[in-house]
Amino acid sequence: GQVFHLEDYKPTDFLVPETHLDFRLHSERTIVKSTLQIKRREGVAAGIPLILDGDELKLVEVRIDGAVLGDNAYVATPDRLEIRGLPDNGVFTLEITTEVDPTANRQLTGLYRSSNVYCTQCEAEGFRRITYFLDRPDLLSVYTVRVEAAQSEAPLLLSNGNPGDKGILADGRHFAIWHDPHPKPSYLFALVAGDLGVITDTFTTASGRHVDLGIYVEHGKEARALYAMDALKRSMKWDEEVFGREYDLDVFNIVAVSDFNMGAMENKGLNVFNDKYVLADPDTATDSDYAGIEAVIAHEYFHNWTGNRITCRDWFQLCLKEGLTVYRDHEFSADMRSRAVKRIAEVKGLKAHQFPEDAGPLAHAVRPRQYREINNFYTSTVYEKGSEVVRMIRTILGPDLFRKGMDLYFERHDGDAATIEDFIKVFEDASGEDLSQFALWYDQAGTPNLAITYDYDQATRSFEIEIEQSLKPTPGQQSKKPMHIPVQFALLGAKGRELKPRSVKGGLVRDDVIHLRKRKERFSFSGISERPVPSLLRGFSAPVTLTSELTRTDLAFLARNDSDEVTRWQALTQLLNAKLTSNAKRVRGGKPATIENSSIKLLGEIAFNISLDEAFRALCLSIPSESDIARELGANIDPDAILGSRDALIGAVAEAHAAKFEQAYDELEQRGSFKPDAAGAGRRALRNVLLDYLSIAEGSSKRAAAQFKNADNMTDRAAALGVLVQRFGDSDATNHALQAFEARFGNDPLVMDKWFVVQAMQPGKGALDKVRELMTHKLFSLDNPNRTRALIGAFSSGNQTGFNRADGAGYAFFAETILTIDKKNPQLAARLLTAMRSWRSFEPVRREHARHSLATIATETGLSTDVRDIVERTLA
Ligand code: BAL
Ligand code: ZN
Repeated sequence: GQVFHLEDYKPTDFLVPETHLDFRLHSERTIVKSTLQIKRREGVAAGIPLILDGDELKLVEVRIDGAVLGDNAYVATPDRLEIRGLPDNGVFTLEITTEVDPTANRQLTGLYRSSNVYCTQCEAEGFRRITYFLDRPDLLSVYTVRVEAAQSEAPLLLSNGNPGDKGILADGRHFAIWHDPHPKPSYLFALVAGDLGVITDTFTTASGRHVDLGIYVEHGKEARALYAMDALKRSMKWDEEVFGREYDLDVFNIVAVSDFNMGAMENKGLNVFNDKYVLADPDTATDSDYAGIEAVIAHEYFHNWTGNRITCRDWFQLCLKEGLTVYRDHEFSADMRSRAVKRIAEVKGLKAHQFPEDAGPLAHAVRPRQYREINNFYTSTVYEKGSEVVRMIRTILGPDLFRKGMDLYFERHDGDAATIEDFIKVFEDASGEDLSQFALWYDQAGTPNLAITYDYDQATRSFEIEIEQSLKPTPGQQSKKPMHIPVQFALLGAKGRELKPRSVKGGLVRDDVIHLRKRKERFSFSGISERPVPSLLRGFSAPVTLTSELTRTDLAFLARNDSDEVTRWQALTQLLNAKLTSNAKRVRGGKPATIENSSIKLLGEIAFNISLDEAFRALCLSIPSESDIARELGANIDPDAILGSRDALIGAVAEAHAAKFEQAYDELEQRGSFKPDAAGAGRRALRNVLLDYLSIAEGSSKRAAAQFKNADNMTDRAAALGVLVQRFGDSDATNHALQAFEARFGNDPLVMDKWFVVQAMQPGKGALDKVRELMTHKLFSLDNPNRTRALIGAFSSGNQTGFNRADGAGYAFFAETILTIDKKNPQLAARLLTAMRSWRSFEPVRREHARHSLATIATETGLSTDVRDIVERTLA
């Protein structure tokens, strides 16, 4: 396939200041008439043809300035329209009519139908499946859209921007016109038409603009959109307060659909959402669903400035809008909830998803320089590491200069299709700092490691730290340069008191940040009155791994005393990981796991320390997951041995603290009605971790079964079901609960996704048969991304022992399923397939099975570009 390169960027030869689209919607034969005002760019020669992108298009007619073009004036294929013999002055009106079939479109990009609702998804290159166009993010145009449909089928007609005329036509049809005054790229175009329920509200911006807000959902589900509306209003207010950004249209609409490849899409004034990120009530949504809705609503809204008003010059710059917008939604959630707990959740997510990506065959830079299929670059590296890079700019410059830089970005680039260079420049101009070395974070793939050694001299009262950074080669990048890495730190004395140095020598240290810039650097702190324990990478100030000389005693000290909750949690995790990995090796060698009392005691202290918030205690008590342990091991992974190691530790903690856990479990019982706030969520999280420990200590499913039965909210119900399935497999109690869940929620596929997930995650060999059986369930369909991700995605990326079976049956099943999905929805298939990116880390038997299954996929004929790209890079 074709490879696209960053350095090949060239502006378009033609501009399209205005785009008029006319949709006559019919379920199988929709007619799209596009009328484009076109201008040849100054300096472009007159004979240059106009070449437009298409994808599986059926052309009906082309006209220039009203005259139908003869067959020899253009060349049209389903993926391209080339027009020659253009008017000499290079200014003309181009009318293109195409015919599309929204019902047959199961790729879910372009115009398609989801439960009879017409909707669109155009990012990254879906617009070209609607009409021939210069379908690239730097081509900005002002859109006017006329949507026409049968009134009975689609009483609701939406597009971007502000509403204009509407009216009734003959034959039971009607139309509506929408105009978006803000020039935008085609990937932000959207249209929705259908029969939906709505909740409305209003927001008045700081400068007094009145905005009508609407959230459209399936009829009967309106009440489940109230939380999303609340999150939207809070997002609008927060962006004014924290970034000085106001909304800029008279309406803001959100539509929830049930077939959607992504989480949501930030189309100008008309966000289209996966219903998973809109619908919530206590009975059907968990605390993490609520947090997810709050974050995604905010994220899409924040794109209005970072993405829409300022868009990307080309798709290599994807992180310009995504990394920055993730950073903004993280900050929003931190302000809405507990900052430390939110940050730890981010770090956990980064380590679980981005670090393995960076360590494997799919590693790529935050701003890649080449791609074959852009859909495969909506990754945690572009999004989450992209956000970390923005966070580091703030850490390096401090909050005031960061804000000054952001203000300059909005002022200087409003209306632009910008680049990462533009973004870095505003911070350089605002601060006077040279960020050229820092910019390597956008170019160099891989997770840097910091090897840290230190030394205290009692006589001179000086403390020295030496830090050496290293970065392993990644695909296509053999040698790497040293980067500018901000290491936030403190030196802790007895009881965690911070020791302030009198002076610092060596490299650059400003306030509490060490600025590491060389491959190896020494920093010397004077006036340190006692031997300190360094607390390093506070707040997780850079996306790196650390190898330090911290002893078990030092780590335990930090876990008990560090006032930075992130490093505190990190120290505890490091202690536990050391034990869990050494035990995994023992178990693999046929030896029993060993447990020291010190870790058990430490976990007990944290569990019962009521000065710590419940959510933090819950995070500490959640033993690193099987995949966390696998990642720490890095090679020769045997998931069964990992499970054995983990269960041994959990069992020992459960047994040691059973009586106190029981007391805490009772004390944490919910009083009053369910509220999806951070405090309530923290209490539920802690109580539900305790439920797992207690069920193990008691060797009985009774407690979980009772909690399942009595729960008045989905968080507690789903947690109890999880314990039943994980710990009591195919018991009567588990089957009974699964049946009860199905009886109650069996007509609500979105809720039933939890039921699919929990069963797909059941540890051990039996999960594969269970997954095969569930694929025949009446609610299951490989056509629907949420169902597919719930069952196939959870199994392949979440079930370590069930998927990575030593006999390779999990991989064989997966390969066959990926090939089936690829025929309908290549984007979904390719995304799921990334579950196998760490195949080389397994022990030799599993590794060979994995290679074989990947090869089965690679040798299939007719693979999509999406899957071919992933499978070939994975095997390379
Ligand atoms: N732009 C694709 C969905 C999102 O990141 O908001
Ligand atoms: Zn985004």
